[in-house]
Amino acid sequence: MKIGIVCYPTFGGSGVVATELGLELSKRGHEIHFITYKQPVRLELLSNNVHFHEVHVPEYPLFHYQPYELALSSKLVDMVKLHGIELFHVHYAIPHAYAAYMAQQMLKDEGVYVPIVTTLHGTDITLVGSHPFYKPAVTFSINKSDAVTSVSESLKRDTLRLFDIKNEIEVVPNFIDIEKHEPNFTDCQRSAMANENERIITHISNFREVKNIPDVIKIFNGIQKEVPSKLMLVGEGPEKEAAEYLVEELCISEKVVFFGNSNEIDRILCFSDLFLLPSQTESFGLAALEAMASSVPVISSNSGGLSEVNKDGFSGYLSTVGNVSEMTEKALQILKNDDSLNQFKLNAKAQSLNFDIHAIVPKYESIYQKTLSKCLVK
Ligand code: GMT
Repeated sequence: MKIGIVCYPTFGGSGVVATELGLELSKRGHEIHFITYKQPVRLELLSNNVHFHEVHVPEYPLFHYQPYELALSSKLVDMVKLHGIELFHVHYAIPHAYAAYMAQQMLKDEGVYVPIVTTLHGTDITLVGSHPFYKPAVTFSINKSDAVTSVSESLKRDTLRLFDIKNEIEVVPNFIDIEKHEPNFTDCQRSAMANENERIITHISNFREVKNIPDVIKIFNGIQKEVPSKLMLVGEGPEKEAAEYLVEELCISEKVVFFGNSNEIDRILCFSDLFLLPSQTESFGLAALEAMASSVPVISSNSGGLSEVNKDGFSGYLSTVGNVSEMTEKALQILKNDDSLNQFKLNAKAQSLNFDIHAIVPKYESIYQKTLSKCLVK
């Protein structure tokens, strides 16, 4: 199949999922065209089967806001004409599903029907999409998609609760390429980050309010009072500065490393003992899954789809949002001795195997096939 993938090219989970999906589909013989405003961060290798088409939005002084949707829908039309793309798979409803629908209508006018598969990722539904300013357009684009998927049962429930949806929503969980997370480091240089007697606690995110960064720091503060440890904070975002102030206020600056965005997530996870994800809301928690695939247990909140990913008492623990003292206590239970930590590490890895890329990607392929045959009649 010739598939056009539309996504955000940044470090966010939806872009990562879209990129990994495209790469795996290309290995399975499909021709993949990534269409977005920048080369996706995890798209390093371009091959015969993988193409990247950049959407340019020319600046024009009349526009207070540059019309990205318009440029994207025009680009989609051109790419179908040039490359014979048969199906659009758009990740994150806003504005991708909307732009794809416009492209579909323009193409339909010329006698070509390109079906749209829309994957809902989380904030496009729970935070941004349900805002009254966007809601009618998001509802419309979901209902006009030829197939809709969501990354967790919890997100499907939220979508049905928040929007008037007429379409079927199929849950296809996010996935992980287990092989990429096999330890291939002879030495991940743990000693450069911490002393041998210290535990390494890690958090990776886009540092938005929803990630509850102050709780990450407070939980770590409680841990380090009992167990010698270091905190690795990976990512960039609007809450980072406040986080730096809080670390200073708690006098733990020497124990906290701010990495910024990193392409060395595998190495960081390789030397981590525990992952913290106390988010206010999380449709899935891809970062937690990546941690587990690297044998790192997870202390998380129980919001959204996190309980579908992290198994309480097995791959880590879950607590209600904001319950810092319980999260600290559970973290200490995991870290209390080597036996307990090693058992949780084994369990985390075992739990991640349920999300193996080789089991999940065929679900998308079968959705594409079903959608294409259903749309032949349109
Ligand atoms: O977490 C973010 O803020 C980024 C966002 C995105 O769209 O990139 O992540 C969402 O999609 C991820 C991939 O499906 C999920 O793993 C995240 O849980 C989800 N984030 C939220 O729901 C807050």
